[in-house]
Amino acid sequence: MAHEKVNRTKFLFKIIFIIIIIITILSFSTEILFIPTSNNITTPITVLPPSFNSSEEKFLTYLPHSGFHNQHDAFINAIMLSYLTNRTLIMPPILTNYYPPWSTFHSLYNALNKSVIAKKYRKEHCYIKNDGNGENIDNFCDNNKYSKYDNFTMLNWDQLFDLSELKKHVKMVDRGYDFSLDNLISDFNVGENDTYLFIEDKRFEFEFFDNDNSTRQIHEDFEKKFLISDLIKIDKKLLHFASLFHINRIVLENQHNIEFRHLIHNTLIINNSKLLNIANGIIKKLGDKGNYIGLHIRIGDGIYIDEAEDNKILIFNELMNYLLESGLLRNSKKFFKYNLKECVSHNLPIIYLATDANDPRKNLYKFYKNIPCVFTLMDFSKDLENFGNIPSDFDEDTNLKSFYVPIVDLLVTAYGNFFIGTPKSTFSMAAVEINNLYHGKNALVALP
Ligand SMILES: Nc1nc2c(ncn2[C@@H]2O[C@H](COP(=O)(O)OP(=O)(O)O)[C@@H](O)[C@H]2O)c(=O)[nH]1
Ligand SMILES: [Mg+2]
Repeated sequence: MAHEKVNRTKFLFKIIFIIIIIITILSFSTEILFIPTSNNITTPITVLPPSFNSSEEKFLTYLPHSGFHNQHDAFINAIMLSYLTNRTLIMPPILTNYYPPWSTFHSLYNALNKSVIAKKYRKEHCYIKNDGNGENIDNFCDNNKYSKYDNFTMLNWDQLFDLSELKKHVKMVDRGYDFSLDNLISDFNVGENDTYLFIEDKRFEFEFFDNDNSTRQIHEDFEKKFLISDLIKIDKKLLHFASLFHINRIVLENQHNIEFRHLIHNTLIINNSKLLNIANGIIKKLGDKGNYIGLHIRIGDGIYIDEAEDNKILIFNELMNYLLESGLLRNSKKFFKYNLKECVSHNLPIIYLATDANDPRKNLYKFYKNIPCVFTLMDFSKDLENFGNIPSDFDEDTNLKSFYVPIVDLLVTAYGNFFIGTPKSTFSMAAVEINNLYHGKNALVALP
């Protein structure tokens, strides 16, 4: 028995010795691999460092959520904060067709990752229709629970917007179609424990102030002040926010910063040629920019359903006042039988009504009944056919058309001579900004 034990120990030593030899040879040969094998190279090779290896470069990112214009507002805040903290902005993609609502850091993080995983899983594995009564009840093939992810897709901001001017001031890079923190940390060479997660307990906990001695009241939606000067002191390589949405999120008093905010709003403009061509085609049919009055009536979901009746009255009254004041309603009774061409050729007041209403003629009957020459995107369905199929990069089987169509609606209504929107709607606010720019003003006439 003792003899056998000695033999076994000898055998073990032998094995260990062999392993050590192999490791030594291997490490030596890896070194060799890095020595140029040819002496013909006369010019020194400039070895470019990986793009994100600079020890000084610091990053800022956040988690997107909610409808497109909520994402747009958060994106603008992220650009502003990156500018103020001198960090590179890692831009999360635009989420379309499905997007999680706001929630706190970890739950939003999970919701975003789940969207990506569920979408991929369903595409690859769920061929058989499953209504939730079958065996697969708990996996992503349960249509009742997970079909909402099927059309979910993403695109990058520069597929829609011109970022060139802003990129002169803030370094911006795409995050890619992924929300995993591990991947982010490895893609951008962020060291261990070099990430600062900015976690808020409430929906709008912190409002950022650029003036340490500001006497301005905190906006009623927020709980506490957070000084930009304290944000600058955070020296972790990655500063990671969750939601950055809210138009009052950053209070600026420094003139230079205010100017940069104007620059963001004035230069972040849609430059997707397909979208612009289709919108311009419709605008031409309406008699060109400034030849009509643009409305945005948002009544389709969320808080807008409850406020629909009030908002309809509000917008209707404001429109009537405008028409009366500008003398455009004088002979209105005679106008009712005109189609668009006749409205244009007779120089009648034309109303372009952007809306998320299912059936505008029914839901917004009052407008059609009382005002001549009211048109919606539904009157231009032929123009929308020009979109054809726009496959998304993330999922070539998902058509981006349903995402682009509301933006056409927004652009058309925004180029009216006068624009009236729905209170609180970020879609309406975007239209107001475009309308201001069209009239040669700053996009943000009144700074939040
Ligand atoms: N076609 C069309 N869609 C709209 C209109 N208003 C809202 N929507 C849809 O509803 C979404 C509204 O969400 P969002 O952009 O976040 O703006 P908000 O919710 O009004 O602040 C848009 O992205 C559109 O998909 C509209 O006038 N026309
Ligand atoms: Mg919204």
